[in-house]
Amino acid sequence: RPYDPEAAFENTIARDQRIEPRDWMPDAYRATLVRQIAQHAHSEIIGMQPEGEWITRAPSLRRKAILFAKVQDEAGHGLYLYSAAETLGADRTELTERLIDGGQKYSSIFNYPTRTFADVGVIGWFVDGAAICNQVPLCRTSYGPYGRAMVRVCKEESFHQRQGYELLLTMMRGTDEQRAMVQDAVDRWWWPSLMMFGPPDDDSPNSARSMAWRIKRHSNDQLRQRFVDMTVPQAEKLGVTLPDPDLRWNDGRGHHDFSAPDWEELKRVVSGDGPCNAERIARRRAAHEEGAWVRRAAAAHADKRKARLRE
Ligand code: FAQ
Repeated sequence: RPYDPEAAFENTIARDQRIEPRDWMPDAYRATLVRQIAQHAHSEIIGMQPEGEWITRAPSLRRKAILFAKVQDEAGHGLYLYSAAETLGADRTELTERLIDGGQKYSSIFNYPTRTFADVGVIGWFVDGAAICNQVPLCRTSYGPYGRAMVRVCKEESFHQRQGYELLLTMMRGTDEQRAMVQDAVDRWWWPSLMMFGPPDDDSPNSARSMAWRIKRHSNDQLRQRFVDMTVPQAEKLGVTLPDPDLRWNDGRGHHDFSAPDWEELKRVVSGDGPCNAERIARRRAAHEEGAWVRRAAAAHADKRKARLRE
């Protein structure tokens, strides 16, 4: 029988094995991966900004060193993910340009402001916690380079989550003002964190296809539920209240019931109209333009080296 690349692809997916860069794949599979991986990479890079604003204002040398390391990890995750996108034929400069001109998305969560140092702790606890719920299953995603990138990224996210929670435990042992700062940050970040998992399943246009191709392993609502179930006991231990009066354990379901976030808000923030969208993109554009001479210098250096090697 002649080799049938499409059947080989379907077979690989059905056997739960990995698609690798040189394998044949449907154009739509490639396009979906480039879309998701680029969005993920952009999120890591834009995600450096909200916490990065606190590096110069961290309350101690220890907190500054920790925050520095965390934000640097995020840069690393972004670069790792751009490399994964390149294995699919995407061009890194083009991806950055599409981010800056609004053609590609990044996570809605990074369009909210960081008002106090407690926000740094809550981002670690909620945002990295949500990232872990979403990304641990992605370690088994069907595209090899993406799955392998996720293994390392998840290890670092888990350190990030703990540093956030430890910061908050420390603040909760402090003064009444510090406890109030933590509660205020929890109130502001809870709903945007639930929105990170994407629209509800009945309004998620990409899910069915991505689940069939085993790019996604669980639905948006399943992962959101997992995050809520994981976070409730952590909130109790910390001594904060999650801002949802309808949040309670449901014995019959074996999960917590909780209210739906404001999906109209998610749509607004994703379409560019969130509290910090313009500021985030302006900053990314400025960094890209100010870095142009570095890229030119690196390219000139590489050309000279190549020429010397040829001599
Ligand atoms: N924000 O049909 P679906 C991090 C878009 S963690 C913005 O459900 P899909 C770590 C979606 O792309 C954050 N856009 O789409 C960190 C789609 O767009 P389209 C990054 C959103 O792909 C922590 C449309 O809406 N993590 O950075 C959002 O099947 C702390 C329809 O949605 C990842 O990217 C949203 N919240 O499922 C860094 C994880 N939700 O078709 C710094 C990988 C949906 O118009 C500090 N990505 N959209 O182009 C995924 O798992 C999936 O892409 C989902 C969305 C689950 C996000």
